[in-house]
Amino acid sequence: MLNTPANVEGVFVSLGGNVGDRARYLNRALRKLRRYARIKQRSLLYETEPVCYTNQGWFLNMAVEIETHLSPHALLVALKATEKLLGREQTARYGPRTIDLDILLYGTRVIQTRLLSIPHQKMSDRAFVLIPLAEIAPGVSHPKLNKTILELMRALPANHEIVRLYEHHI
Ligand code: PH2
Ligand code: MG
Ligand code: MG
Repeated sequence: MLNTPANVEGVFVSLGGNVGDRARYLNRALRKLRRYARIKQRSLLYETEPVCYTNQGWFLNMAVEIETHLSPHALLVALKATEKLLGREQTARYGPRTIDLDILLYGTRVIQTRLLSIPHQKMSDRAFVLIPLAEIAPGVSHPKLNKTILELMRALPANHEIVRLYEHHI
């Protein structure tokens, strides 16, 4: 395992949370992520209006590009373990959480299993995903939609959820 070359594909993960000290949870998540991935790029932090289940606090969201030896499924398991370590509890599907770590893209792979859907199923209509991602991967192509992240971001409806840059960087 250690001798296998790391992936050369662009692997992108989104991070978000809306419970407790949100910036601190993101920071802790990045530290844990470094145990199994190299962080190649990271976006700034964005404060975002909650979507789906709106009766909850605003999120802090960001996106990172990583390099890892882990397969998509192994990465999913590692991310879930990291969420658990950081105190995430199973609550409502779209409800409050200390940290949510989602695989957005794994190179050009398209994976659809009971546990995992890559590209992330809802990424193309979520400003809180596309805006941070466009900062680090504007020209990367969405392998199912064949549009770049920048194109997808520009196609978001104008009345979309509010996303604003968060000034306190980690
Ligand atoms: N995550 C959700 C549901 N709603 N809203 C924002 N703004 N940011 C998120 O990360 C988020 C959400 C489910 O994963
Ligand atoms: Mg999510
Ligand atoms: Mg998730």
